[in-house]
Amino acid sequence: MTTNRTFTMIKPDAVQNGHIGSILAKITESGFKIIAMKYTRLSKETAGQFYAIHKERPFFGELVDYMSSGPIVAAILEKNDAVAGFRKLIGATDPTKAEPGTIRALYAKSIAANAIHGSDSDANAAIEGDFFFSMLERF
Ligand code: IDP
Ligand code: MG
Repeated sequence: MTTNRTFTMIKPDAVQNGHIGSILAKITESGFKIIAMKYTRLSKETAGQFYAIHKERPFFGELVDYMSSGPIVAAILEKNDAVAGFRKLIGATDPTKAEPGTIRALYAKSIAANAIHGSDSDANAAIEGDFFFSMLERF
């Protein structure tokens, strides 16, 4: 089922470096509607749960440490073809390979500290949105 929704996090490096406003402006100017949003922080435990799919990868420990290193902004976004459209807006995982003008090309520091998360499928968008938001927090 296509829901036209995706899930994002503005990651600790982008929050720390003062990019929340610019990134949210880019997201809304690109036609995404904000369905839910919160400023929060992951613990090592909750970061590990969120990224459990990557637990066998060599960078898992680094990823958990980084994602729990400071506050994040989590949000559910809505637009036609949201998952694919948002992945295009954020650019490649490695910012040196991200298209010019994408959020990662503009704001990411490294392949680990890459400024922003975007769900990779409708199924994961639903799982990830549910991880952060209850029914009462969505509009
Ligand atoms: P994605 O965020 O573009 O979907 P994934 O492969 O799903 O990329 O990886 C999840 C996150 O793990 C990345 O966004 C990045 O923060 C981190 N990551 C990915 N590859 C590496 C790596 O080679 N070294 C360190 N961290 C990485
Ligand atoms: Mg991914």
